[in-house]
Amino acid sequence: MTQKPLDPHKKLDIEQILEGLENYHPTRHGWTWRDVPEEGVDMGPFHYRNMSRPLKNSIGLPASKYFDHIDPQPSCVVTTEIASGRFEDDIRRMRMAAWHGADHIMVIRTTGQSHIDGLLEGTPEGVGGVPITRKQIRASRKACDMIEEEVGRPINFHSYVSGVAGPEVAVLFAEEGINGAHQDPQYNVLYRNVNMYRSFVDAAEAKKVMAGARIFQIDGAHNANATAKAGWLVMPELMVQHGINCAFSVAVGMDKDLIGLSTVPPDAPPAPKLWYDLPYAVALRDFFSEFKMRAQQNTRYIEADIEEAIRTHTVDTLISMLTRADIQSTITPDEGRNVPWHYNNIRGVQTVKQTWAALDGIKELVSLNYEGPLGEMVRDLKERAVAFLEEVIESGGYFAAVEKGFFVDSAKYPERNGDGIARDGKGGVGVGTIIERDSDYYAPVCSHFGENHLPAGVEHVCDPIGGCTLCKPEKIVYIDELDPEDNCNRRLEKTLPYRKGTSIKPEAEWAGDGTVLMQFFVPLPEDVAAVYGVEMAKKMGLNDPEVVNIQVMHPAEGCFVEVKGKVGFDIDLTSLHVPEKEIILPEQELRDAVKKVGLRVVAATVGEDEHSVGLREILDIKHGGIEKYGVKYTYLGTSVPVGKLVDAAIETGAHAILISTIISHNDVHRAQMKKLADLCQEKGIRDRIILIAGGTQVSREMAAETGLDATFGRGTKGIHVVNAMVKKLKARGVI
Ligand code: Z97
Repeated sequence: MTQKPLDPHKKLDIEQILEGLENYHPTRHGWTWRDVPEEGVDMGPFHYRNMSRPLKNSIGLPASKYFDHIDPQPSCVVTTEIASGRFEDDIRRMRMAAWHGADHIMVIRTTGQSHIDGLLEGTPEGVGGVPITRKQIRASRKACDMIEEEVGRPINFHSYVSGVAGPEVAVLFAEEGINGAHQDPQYNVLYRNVNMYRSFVDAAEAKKVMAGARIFQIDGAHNANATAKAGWLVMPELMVQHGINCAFSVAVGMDKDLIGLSTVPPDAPPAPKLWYDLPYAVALRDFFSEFKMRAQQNTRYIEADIEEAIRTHTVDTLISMLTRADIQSTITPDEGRNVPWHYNNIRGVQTVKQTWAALDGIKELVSLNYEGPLGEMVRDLKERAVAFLEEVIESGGYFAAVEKGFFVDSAKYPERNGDGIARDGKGGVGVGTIIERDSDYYAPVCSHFGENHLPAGVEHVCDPIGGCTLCKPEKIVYIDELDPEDNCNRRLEKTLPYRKGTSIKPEAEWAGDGTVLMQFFVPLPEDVAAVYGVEMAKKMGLNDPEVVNIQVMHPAEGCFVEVKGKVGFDIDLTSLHVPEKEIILPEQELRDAVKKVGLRVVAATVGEDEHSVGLREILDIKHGGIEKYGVKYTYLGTSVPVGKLVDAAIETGAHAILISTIISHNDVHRAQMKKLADLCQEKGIRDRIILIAGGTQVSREMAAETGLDATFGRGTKGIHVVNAMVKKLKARGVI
């Protein structure tokens, strides 16, 4: 089904996405890697060695404006986890993330799917969070189909296959064009207490379905890292966990290029990160060279400070680049304190983009030294991992080892602390539910694991039923909503004024939630600062204020505090007066124009005004004054009579007169500006000369009333003045 292309100047129309959803089927199935030209990518003034093709529409890093607005895209897939819980809000966030360079977008729910033993329909939120439902993923995939057209790169949409409903979820994902999923039977066993035999039977079925739909798989080893008391010690075990899931997936029939290892660095600064994370990264890539690496930041160590999370993420990305990452996942750096906020998703994506661009081609310049301690540490880790696996086998195999609590023990193997997670093979969720198949078992569906006896004369497994839902999507039964109250239509009604009306509120989690974050310093010790922060936010009119971050600057001198709260009022869009936007010509065009006419100006502070700093900043090269663009100036000083400036302009053949006027009592600034215009008129040079005034009390509107060409207030930079002069010269036909 072809969709109308998105207009980059218009918001996503959620109601329109929901329209006709019952008949929507995704345009593309399966995972897509980025397109990485072997010869590298040329962008703006640079050659990149390890980048993928740029996007059709995107937003570059803040500093990209200095480099022709280029937006180099890393060679790896970049993940962001968007989990507001409401798909109708998530899809707008997905669009923003895609514009910043994310092409792997995870999570559509906030509940533990593994606690649910079947599929739910509609879009309920319930009390336990948001589950996976067909409607949510279909709407999200439909939005992704439109967004990928807009940015010009496929988006991999990702969720989770876990719990005893795993196989059903896998079928749902295959039907609805989900491109990636977490799937690891060990996850269910260790963290969700699903019966171990049931979990592996389910995994075989789920993996087979995923393989058929070419859904990329991410394993669950990172959970051991985040759960173990000392994550940096469990590295040998992590490799064994990866190995079990990889081997099992291959045995089921998954292609190796669809099997990803979920690797997270085992620690974070102030730990001496490189001495643990680097050997681990190297050992893992040596062992699993045929599989894909998905590198992710370790959520365990994300505290309340965004900067701290981002700094660690930068080092993580460096390690990925020094070794290998096919997917670089990002976490919202505020995971420690919020439902992930979308603009922080984008900060995570920017961290990868920024690090990747800065360190592009690092392996051509820097190589790892295996001769020294690195080589030894890598070998040590591998030996411990092999010994761990041998002990698992000797003790009766995986299931016996789980019963003995081998896994997620916090000691460095072969030591054991006895604090591992032990599970009973005869217990857990779904125990006793495995039924042996009859010898003539036959299910008329594709991608089905195990013995499936085709009746005589049947060529394709699903022919007798005229095709299964994987072959014939039109057979999928679509149920819209089940609950008349707990559904997205009700939610959308509430947010309508904010999405399509003229009511405006800031938002961080959901449309119209009014959530804001305030940052400030208070000269108080930590415990008092926290109380003060809440009180201050209340006085400022914020509802539900909550301190989300305190950093002590000094125990007695004070703290940096962040408070989140909700704005209780709306502002009507029609009441906002937006000044006309000044269009600035490209810097090079300005330089060329200045050079062509040999642009010269005379400048001074006029009247009885001794303030010179503002004007000097506009003139001098240092902070981006007009000199930077090639303009020659004659500075006449302070308290200069207007007449003297006009004479100097005539004498030097200047194209423009720049005056600065700060003092404004009795409207003296206006008087000086008018006087300048009148004098130039009298001397007969008004149509040749450009007249510009600036000052703290001056506004852009004053040019017209005082007869000048341009007037500037606070925040003006040299480029604005050069821009005004060049535009005037163009209007006069001089250039
Ligand atoms: C990540 N930041 O991106 P439930 N299966 C496996 C898992 O690891 C998970 C689930 C299922 C992290 C977030 C955390 N992992 C994901 C192997 C969750 C989800 O339905 O929530 O019980 O399971 O990896």
